[in-house]
Order: sequence, then C-alpha cells, then structure tokens
Amino acid sequence: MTIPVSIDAPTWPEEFAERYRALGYWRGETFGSMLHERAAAHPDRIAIVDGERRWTYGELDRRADRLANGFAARGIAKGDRVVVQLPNVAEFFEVVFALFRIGALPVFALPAHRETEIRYFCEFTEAVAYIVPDVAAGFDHRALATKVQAQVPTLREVFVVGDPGADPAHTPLTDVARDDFVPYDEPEPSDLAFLQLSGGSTGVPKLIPRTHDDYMYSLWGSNEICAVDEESVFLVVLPAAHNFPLSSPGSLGVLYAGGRVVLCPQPDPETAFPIIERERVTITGLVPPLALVWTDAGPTARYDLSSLDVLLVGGAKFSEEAARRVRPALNCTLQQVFGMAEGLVNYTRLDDPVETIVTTQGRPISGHDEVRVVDDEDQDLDVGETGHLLTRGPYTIRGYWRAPEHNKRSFTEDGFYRTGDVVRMTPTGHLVVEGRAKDQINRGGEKVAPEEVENVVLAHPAVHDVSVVAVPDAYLGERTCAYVILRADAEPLKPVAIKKFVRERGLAAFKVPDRVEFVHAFPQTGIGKVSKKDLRSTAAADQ
Ligand code: AMP
Ligand code: DBH
Repeated sequence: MTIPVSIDAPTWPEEFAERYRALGYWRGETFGSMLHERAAAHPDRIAIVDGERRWTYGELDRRADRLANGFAARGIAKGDRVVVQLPNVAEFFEVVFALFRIGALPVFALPAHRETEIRYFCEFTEAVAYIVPDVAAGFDHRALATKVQAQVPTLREVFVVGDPGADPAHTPLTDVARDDFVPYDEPEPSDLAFLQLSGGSTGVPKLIPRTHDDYMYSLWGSNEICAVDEESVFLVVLPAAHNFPLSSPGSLGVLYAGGRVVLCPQPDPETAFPIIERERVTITGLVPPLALVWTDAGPTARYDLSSLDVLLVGGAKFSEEAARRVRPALNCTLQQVFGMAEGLVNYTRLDDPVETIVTTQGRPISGHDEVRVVDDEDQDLDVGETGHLLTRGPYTIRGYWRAPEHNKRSFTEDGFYRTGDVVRMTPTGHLVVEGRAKDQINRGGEKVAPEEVENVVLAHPAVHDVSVVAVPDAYLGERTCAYVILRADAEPLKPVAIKKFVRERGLAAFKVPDRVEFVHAFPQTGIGKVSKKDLRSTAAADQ
C-alpha cells in the first residue's frame, strides 16, 4: 500500500499533480529505478570517485542493492526515517540509494551538526537509525551516537562508516550489506524520497519533504540549464547532503545524466585544485566566501584548471564585484544560483549576457514555476519593484513535514511558499536578491536561525535575555552577534563564556555567535518589542 504523502505534510492538489505529469515534468521515476537503469545502460562507466576509490555505475548499483537487502533484513521499511550524517565519502551515495530503494527516508544532517540538532532530528522524525562516520574533522561521531541513542527510544540502530569503536550497539556498515534478496515494499514516484533541512527562521530547523517525482524534475531541469551530460565531471566541494551540491545540478543531477561525481574532502584550493587537475573536473558549486578564496588562488595556481567549464555560485548573495573576477581568475563561466531546499531554484543561463550573469541571481528552472513579487499586503508589484518573493511550482513543497501551525504562516492559502527573500525582477525575468524579511542570518551560505541560538543562550544561568542579529562582514557577507543582558545578580562574564556555553550545549560550530556584546537593555520598537533593526544598526556601527 502506498502511504499518501499528505499524512505528514500537505502535498500538491490533484489538478496540479496531473498538470505536472501531463507536461512531462514528473516522469514517474524513482531514484532506485533510475540507478538501475543507468547501471544497465553503462555498467562500466565511473559514477563516484573518492580519493583512490572509483566506483562504476554497476558497482554503485550492486552496493546499493546489497545494502538495501541488509537494511530490509534489519526491519527498516518504507516510510521509516534514517538520519544520515556523513562527510563527502563514497558511502554517502551507497547509503542514500539503498534507503531510496527501500523507500526509507534519509534525513540529511550536515557533518557540522552536533548533539542538540541530531537529537532533535532523531526525536522529531522518530528515526529508527542514525548513520555516522567514525571520526570526521577531528570529531568522534560514535560518541555522539551513543549519547543520542540513550535519549531517543525509537533509535534502534547506529551504523558506522569505518571503525565502529567500542559501543556494542554500533554496527559497521560493512556488516549490514548482504547478497541474498530480502523482499521489501518499493516506493512509488509520488512518495517521499527524503527529508531535507531548512536553514530555518524559528527555534528548531524545519524538515522539507521531497518526492521522487518532484526532486527528479529539479535534477534534469537543472542538467539542461547547466549543460550537464554524460561527459560532465562534477566536484562535490560543499557538504554532500546540502541541497545545493546535491541537486543544483549537484551529484544527483550528474548521476541522473550518467556523468561522474568526484568527492572533495575539504573545500580549500590546496585540496580541490589538484583534484580538478587529476580528474579533469568540468563543473562545481561554491558558496560566495569560497568563490572569493578560489578566485584569489586561481591566477597563481600551480595546477591545470583548464577542464573547468562552469562554476556555480550560490547559497548567499554574490557581489557583482566578486562575480566579475570569476572568469579572469579561473577561466570558466560563472553561473549564479539562487535556490532553496524548499524547491524553487533560479540560475543565470550559460549564454546570458555577462551583465546579466554578474548582476542577477538567475531565473527559475521551469516555465511552470510561478513567481510573485508582492508588498506587505500580498499585493503584486510591478516588474522592477522590490518586494517579497512567493513561489509555487512543480518542485516546490506545499508544506513542511509535521508542521501545520508553521505552514499556515509560511504558505499562502493557495499554496505559495513565502520564501522570506526580498527580491526585484528584471524585465528579462531574472531575479535580483535585495534582502531578506525572515529572521535568518546567512553566514556565507550557512543559515543561522537567531531564535535557535537565542534559546540556547537563554539556558545559561547568568543570562536574563539575548538577541542575536547579523553584522555585515566583507568575507562571509554576514556574521552573528549576540547581544546579552545578564541577570542583575550575575557576576560579569567574558564573551568567550557565552560562546563556550553554546558550543558545549551541542550546536553546530557555525551557529556559535561570532561576537558577544553585553548590554543593559535592548532598543525597542513602538509597541515594546525588541528592535532587531536597531540592534543590527548598532552592531554594524560598532565594528
Ligand atoms: P534554505 O531555505 O535553508 O535552503 O536556504 C535558502 C535561502 O538561501 C534562500 O531563501 C535565500 O535566502 C538564500 N540564498 C540561496 N541562494 C542565494 C543567492 N544566490 N543569493 C542570495 N541568497 C541566496
Ligand atoms: O542556499 C540554498 O539552500 C541553495 C542554494 C543554491 C539551494 O538549496 C540550492 C541552490 O538548491
């Protein structure tokens, strides 16, 4: 029996689903069947490169099958949630395709997430399993898994890529795979494929339910726009599980096209450039701060980067000045991408005039992406006017997973997603990101929800109140600043004490406030709310 998506989140009304199928956008494929087909068509072509390891499509397909059997044998079934927290390693793909095949839903945690986030993902999704590396970037994920498993009763299994360590409850991933077929209930194209994370603007990250049908459309739609085909070699520089390197056009887009995915363990030029030379990488994606580092390093690089055709830059606003530097420094075409894990993805086109490429964040993938730019009363604005971006379309969700109250605020009654972005549309239909209305900080593409950090700081015994705001930053675009009011009876604290507290509470490092300022009161708005606008101006002026 197919579990309707709508149990956990609103989905597309039938008339829209029919339209997207009739238009040929939703092709009725699943990730499991897609990989089978590619492996049958070209078994010996290389799919994944991770250091010295090279997996063909045939091998990736066999590995995913064997792991699917193993997961099924352990009782993991269609609809079950599995938190996947892996760095850029080949096993990431083996794991996610195995889960796709049995219809279990990967929940895409980032390697930077720590106890607070992971526990929340496991608890909220009632995850049955958590898949981790042994040690990544100096952090022992097994110890975190032991802690989380003790707190979350649904979490039956922890699978470790690499050395499973001392906890007898942890199973090495290599012990899971098995050759004998274990029957399982396969997903339908309209079923959920996974839960992606939203950068969020509330106290807890929201989960984004994506279906096989809708996500796959965003992949092949992206491939057409980014000229991805079987000759493409895509370098995964950003964390593999993030929506941008996963799907715009990303590793999954490139696998869809029959191309080659190369994993980069670190994003710095010293690591990435030799890999580009060795593997003849043709396309990759970066957030703006990294793009700045790469363009600085490009002209004097000792490596041959001539294979690189396209550099995608997105996740945060790329300044025009920096955008102009890309071609001279790296001798490739810049493609700006303004996307969101909720759906809508905009690209500048490869043949757009240079002025469009450097001054806009692109236009939507699909002719059926509906884009509205509205004022505060949801009234449509004219082309060229700046306002709130609302969107609806064949790969944009109609609601977050198990969040009915939040959905009432984040979606209009007729199903448009309120992106929280403030944009302007040019006469050619390209969007320019002018700002943001949501309470979110974009730290060089890493999104921080101030409320989530505030909730953690508030737990400090000496803290009376806190407000976290963005401070402009030349490199990251924005950094975070926490304004803290201490309790009247509290001893004075140093900023580092607050930072340490946040880190020890188990939040991802990128959410630890970059700056902490102690104040006696917050500026207030006319009706007595904390004026984040005034705090932001103070923070910017005090730099
Ligand atoms: P998320 O919803 O966490 O996937 O984050 C998506 C958000 O990142 C968008 O709504 C924008 O605020 C921001 N973003 C992504 N790409 C760009 C870009 N090229 N320029 C400006 N902001 C961007
Ligand atoms: O920031 C993002 O979430 C993002 C950026 C570029 C994204 O999800 C995408 C492309 O698909």
